[in-house]
Amino acid sequence: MVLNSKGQVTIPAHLRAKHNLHEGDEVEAVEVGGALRIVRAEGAGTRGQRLASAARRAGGRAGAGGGILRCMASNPSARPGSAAGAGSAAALGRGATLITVAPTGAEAGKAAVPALPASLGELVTTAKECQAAGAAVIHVHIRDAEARPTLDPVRLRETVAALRESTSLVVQLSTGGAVTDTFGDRLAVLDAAPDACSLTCGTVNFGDEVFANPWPFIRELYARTRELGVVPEFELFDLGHVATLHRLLDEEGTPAGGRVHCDLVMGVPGGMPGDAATLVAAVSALPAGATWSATGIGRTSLPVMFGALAAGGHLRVGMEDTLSYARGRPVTGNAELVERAAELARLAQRPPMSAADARTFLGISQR
Ligand code: KMH
Ligand code: ZN
Repeated sequence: MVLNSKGQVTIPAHLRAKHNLHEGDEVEAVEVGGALRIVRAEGAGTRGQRLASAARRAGGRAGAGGGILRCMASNPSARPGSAAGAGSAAALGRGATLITVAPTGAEAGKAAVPALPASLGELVTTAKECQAAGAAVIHVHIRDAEARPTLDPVRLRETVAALRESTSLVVQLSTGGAVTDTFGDRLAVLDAAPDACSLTCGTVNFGDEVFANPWPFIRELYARTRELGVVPEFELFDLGHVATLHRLLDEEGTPAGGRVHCDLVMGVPGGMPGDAATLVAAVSALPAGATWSATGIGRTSLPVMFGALAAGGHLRVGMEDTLSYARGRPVTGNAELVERAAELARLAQRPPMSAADARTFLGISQR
């Protein structure tokens, strides 16, 4: 592209086609986070335009995620009739595998599972090992001095700081906590200023317990992620949660960072089963252009991992979800689960994504 004497450029035909730009459409050049971007001029009317406008606002708040055309490319629900997958973020997702490690969770007991990282020191050690093995995101639950699950705000802040100090992983705090945590404590997790957070899109039976996520809570949590620029990952335990995700995006607008990334949590007793047919059904129901990872709990870990790689998705592994490496063989640490996921990703010709690329992919500012 050459700038002419009037400061004009030609947008190449393939990019116009990809971004659904036609003769007569109004575009403008804007500065977003120090970069010059060409965006569609705002106009009243279509749902696509409204979502696009929300995307640009969210992108501006979150920093690196911005760029209206990129937002629209990664969420073609804002661009009806177009195919998913334009822009560098989508290309990253096709060529590499995002691996998230969920090392601790809120359910397993330290006494029963001594390898579970419970102290901050153990968590940081695990995080470093897992990043070296191929993880790019860490999904964090913390424990107190007695290794019980906690959402203590001071500990949460210390944890975010320590993980940032020792790794370049994307730090995603759990807002799910334990089934006993209050909604207030779960909302306050965002005050620890993580890069990202989990956001579960509905209530689900959780073994003998109930993991409660009523609509008003989901909506409030989502509003706070947008206010604070914390990028949510939508946790989907059941197909009904996918419907709620559609409602959330339709009614409340685009997430901080401008992208919609989901995690299918499969095989929880009470949630959707962890098998290939259910995975395909769930993926086909996602908002157009959404990206996704999948997690299989317990013995569904491997079928879900193979299914996710086959379907072009991304992976979450870790001792939050799986405590057996194979039948009769307990997990010795999170790193071996990440190593196995990374090996499978390489076999699938989509090697592990770096943490820096994961930030671009998820719409999170580089550190
Ligand atoms: N511990 C579960 C009750 C999340 O982290 O957002 C909820 C959970 C989901 O693990
Ligand atoms: Zn969790």
